[in-house]
Amino acid sequence: MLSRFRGSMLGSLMGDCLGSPFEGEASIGKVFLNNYFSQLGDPKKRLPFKPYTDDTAMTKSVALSLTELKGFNGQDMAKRFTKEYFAEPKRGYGSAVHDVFMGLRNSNCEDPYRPAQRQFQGMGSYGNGAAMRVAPVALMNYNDEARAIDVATMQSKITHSHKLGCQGAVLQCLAVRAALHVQPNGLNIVKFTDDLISTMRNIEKKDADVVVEVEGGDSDAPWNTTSYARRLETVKKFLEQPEPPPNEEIHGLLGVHVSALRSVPTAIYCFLVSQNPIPGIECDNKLQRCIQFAISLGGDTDTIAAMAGAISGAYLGEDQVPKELLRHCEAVKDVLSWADKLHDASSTV
Ligand code: 8NA
Ligand code: MG
Ligand code: MG
Ligand code: MG
Repeated sequence: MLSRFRGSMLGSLMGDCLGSPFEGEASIGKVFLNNYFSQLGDPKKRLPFKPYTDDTAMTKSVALSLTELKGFNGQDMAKRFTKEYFAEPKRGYGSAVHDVFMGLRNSNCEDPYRPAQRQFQGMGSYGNGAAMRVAPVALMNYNDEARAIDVATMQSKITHSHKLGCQGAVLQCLAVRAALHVQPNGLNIVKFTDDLISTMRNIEKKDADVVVEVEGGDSDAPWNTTSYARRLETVKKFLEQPEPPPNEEIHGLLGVHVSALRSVPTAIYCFLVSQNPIPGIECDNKLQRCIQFAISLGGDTDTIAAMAGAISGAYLGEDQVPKELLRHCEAVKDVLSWADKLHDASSTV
């Protein structure tokens, strides 16, 4: 299990650091990325160091709050997010989340959920910022699905109170947890997807009374649906095809957006599709293939690669994390120490 904890945290870091130079680009050519990754892997090449962004900065606060307090405490986590943000505000945070940290600082986190509820005229944020940092919740609660869902939701509400922001965090948490539990080399892609679909369906039934508003998303058409379960059905259809569909189709039906709805199912697809060779991606290592494919889609590259990397690393373990790529990433030792703390703490909860 320790190797998988470390793999998950390193996979997330690597997706963030290697994906962030491409954030916001429309699509990144697969040939270009093959060259880019082969240069990163060349020990003779000296290349600029890749700093981590908000994805890892916030993951740190989640990991350290959970481990140091031996469980979830909303006020402590909110204080850590706020402290981290004001210490290094230029880590590429989402544009609206600054207001949450201002509100938290001004109120000394008295009610850690209040500032987030005020976002977007009281609707709350549906950005992927709560999903991108949730992996430690899955590691800490790998023995207890109900608790994992609960903590994934509560940690989301500190910054992202919109139902789709919370559900996206829950789905990403469930995916990392599920990956931890698959036997080495035992992944059954259909079962993995079906289990997530069925759990999300139950969660969506329970949350059905909360009406959501989201740009361009209220019909039952697959490209508009606000149901994560239905988006995972699209993931399943894509996986039945002999090779990934063109980027435009992935963009249209799954998305590469900063919203959780249009990025978490995409990250899960990246993890699953990278279990087999992908035309145009020259790479035998599954974790690297996963991150390379996620980046090739464009859009919110760092976050989708970080989420896909967290799932992939949880399945493959530390041994499968390419060391020659890690040497370009910031804070590897710190990230490993968070994984070790989560491992120690998870056996005591
Ligand atoms: P957020 O809460 O600011 O949400 C991200 C964006 O989603 C917002 O800025 C809005 O455009 C949109 N949004 C969210 N909720 C609503 C709503 N209810 N109504 C209308 N629009 C809404 O920030 P976050 O923490 O979720 O963001 C995570 C992303 O931000 C990650 O990709 C991360 O890497 C970072 N990011 C940074 C940059 C940058 O310019 N540095 C660019 C993209 C993403
Ligand atoms: Mg980022
Ligand atoms: Mg709300
Ligand atoms: Mg991002």
